[in-house]
Amino acid sequence: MNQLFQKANQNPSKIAIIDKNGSYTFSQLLSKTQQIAQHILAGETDLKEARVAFMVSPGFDYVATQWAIWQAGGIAVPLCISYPFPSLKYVLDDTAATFILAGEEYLQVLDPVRADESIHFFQLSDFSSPIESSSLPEIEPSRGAMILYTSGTTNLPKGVLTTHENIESQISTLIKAWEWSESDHTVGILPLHHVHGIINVLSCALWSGASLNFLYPFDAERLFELFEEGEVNVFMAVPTIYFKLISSFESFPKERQNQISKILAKFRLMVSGSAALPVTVMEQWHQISGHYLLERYGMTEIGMAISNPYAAERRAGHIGQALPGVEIRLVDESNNTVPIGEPGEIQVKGPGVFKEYWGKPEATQKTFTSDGWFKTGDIAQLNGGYYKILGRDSIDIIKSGGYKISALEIEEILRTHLLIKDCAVVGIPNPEWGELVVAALVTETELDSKELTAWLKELMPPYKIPRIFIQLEELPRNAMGKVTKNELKKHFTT
Ligand code: MCA
Ligand code: AMP
Repeated sequence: MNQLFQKANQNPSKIAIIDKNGSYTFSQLLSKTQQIAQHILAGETDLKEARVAFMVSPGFDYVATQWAIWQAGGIAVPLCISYPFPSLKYVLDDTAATFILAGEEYLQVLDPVRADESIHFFQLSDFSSPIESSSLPEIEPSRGAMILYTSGTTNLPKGVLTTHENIESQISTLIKAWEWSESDHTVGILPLHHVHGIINVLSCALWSGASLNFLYPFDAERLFELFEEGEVNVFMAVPTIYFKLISSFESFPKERQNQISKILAKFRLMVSGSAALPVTVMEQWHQISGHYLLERYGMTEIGMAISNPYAAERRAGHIGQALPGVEIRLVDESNNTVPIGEPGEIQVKGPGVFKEYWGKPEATQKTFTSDGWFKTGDIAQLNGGYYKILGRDSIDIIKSGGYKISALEIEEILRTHLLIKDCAVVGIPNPEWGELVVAALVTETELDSKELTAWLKELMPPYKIPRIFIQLEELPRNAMGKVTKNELKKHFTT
């Protein structure tokens, strides 16, 4: 990952990061990174791909911690800061993490693992004292660098292991395609346990020597106020955020709207991704900002693969063309390429494609074709030279607010409730969230949805919790006894 740190070395006195605690130069970032790396190495020469889980709020400390893990030779496992303990425990156990680094605000939720003697537990304040420095290891690019968790068609999330060279490739591809430079200034509003926030925003910005202003958690008013300061010129978000920004903008007096529109028109780049961008949102945002959002397509396992062009037509409802260095094909069920214009599964090859699902060789094998193509499960067609997403091959994958959510994972948890005999979870279309997670329950007795929600909050992060519950005598099933989820969806829309 040396290239990531190179720009930082070249621009020591430039502001790299602004967060709620202040502004930090690249030189401060590098020195904090070194300090943390030395502390976790504790005299050893290399962490040798030990899994280092860290739960740190988006900001200067997050970046220094992530860079330190990479420099010390560990595999970075960023923990979602809204996870309740059972979800954290799953990740810690699955990765067999031997180090945990925690911000002070997460000490309480992580308390149950502090007594675990197999884990080196650090809180960020442990890193404030200087420590004698020894040399840092040389890291082979093929070594593991990061594990991010993704929900899929299995009931448990899978850890996606990417190597240093995968990550370098994912970053450098985007820097070239979207013409990042050190004069850019962007905002970090996305969660930092997913590719969108980590690679597209944080890493691209710092690799190119740009400045990154963290504004977390997302708040439309604070974001507009930051825009009004006039420094930000690059902005990336999920469609739900653009939807929320449009609603907020519409509530402003005309004068402020005009002022904001003038500022937005000067931005260099505005990107949308992680979920389908509704054409209405694209058009409304164009009215407000004068920008046609650049929509792109990616996945935790591959980084970004397909993007609308930076300097040519951005086509509404389309995700664009293969990014440089990424090979794309659309195939039928037998992995044969489909004729141009026909729907097919997107398959991807390239140096950004992940190494493996952590500890799941069978799942890894199943997700690649025998000749090495990664099977995305997304169905698309090529339409006038632009790819267009048509859907997914699994109804059990839901995209809500840009998060990928597994219906099966939620069902599995719901079934542990003593009064739930059966259940099915689906995503229904929603203009704000893309899809809304909803659940049909067959219960012993009438259940109070508020109580159920409170119970679920202990077991899963807020974004996975169903927003509507209905209770049915029985679930609709086909002749084979399988729940007919398309049929079930109708119960929520009528
Ligand atoms: C939160 N709420 C929801 C949902 N999430 N309601 C329905 N559906 C949801 N999915 C509710 C909360 O319970 C709360 O309600 C209210 O909305 C505000 O909650 P809060 O958490 O504050 O929401 P928010 O901050 O407004 O969150 C919206 C968000 C967030 C900022 C859009 O969802 C987000 O950061 N999404 C981005 C996810 C992301 O980065 N995905 C990338 C992964 P109440 O007030 O009643 O309690 S995909 C990826 O990385 C690939 C590679 C790619 O292509 O990019
Ligand atoms: P994740 O596993 O969280 O990385 O989510 C990846 C999934 O998000 C992809 O497989 C797609 O289904 C979806 N996705 C990402 N970008 C787009 C987009 N621009 N349009 C439609 N779906 C998208």
